[in-house]
Amino acid sequence: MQRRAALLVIDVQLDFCPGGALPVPDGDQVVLPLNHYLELFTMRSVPVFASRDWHPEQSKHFKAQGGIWPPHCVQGSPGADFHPGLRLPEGTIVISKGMSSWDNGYSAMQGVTENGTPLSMLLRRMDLDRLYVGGLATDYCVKESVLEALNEGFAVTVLTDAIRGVDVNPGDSERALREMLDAGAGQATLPSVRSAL
Ligand code: VGL
Repeated sequence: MQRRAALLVIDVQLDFCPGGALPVPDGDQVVLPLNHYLELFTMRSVPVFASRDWHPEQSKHFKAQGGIWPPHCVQGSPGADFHPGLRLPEGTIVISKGMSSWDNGYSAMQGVTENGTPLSMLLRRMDLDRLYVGGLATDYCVKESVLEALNEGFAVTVLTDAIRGVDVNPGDSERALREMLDAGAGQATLPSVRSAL
């Protein structure tokens, strides 16, 4: 049976871009390829979801409270904004995650709409069962979202030209991609997606 696709853009927020609070090396380099995907998918009426890290000021995710990260993507702060170059189409459904003080919020599947509906539930309700995934960061939120989506039975394609990783340890992103592929994800770049759609 033909699967119904959605595009999931993960955490392309200023704090994850150069100059931000938790910059992913070359994080802003995902904007251009993602804009191509956004245009392509929108032309084919594929629904777009954009997740964002949306933390409270006090979070166990942050160093001061025992976590491993500097404060970033605090709700309503400028660093939590999507990169201004990212051309999210009208109708993009924003998914917020990491909103409670005890929640790392790595997986977008556990993020919620403004009405509080979890992404995984919404996808099922909309009869969407194939996800194309790009964004930040390969070795954290992209990886966790992809693995959880696969676990929940979604077909997942990682857009390898539209992801970048933190690489706290050298090679983390490469290992993360390998883990996603081993778990059953596919991988694609713009030319192959363009001809497959
Ligand atoms: C992320 C590190 C810390 C991500 C979020 O969006 O991948 N990475 N918090």
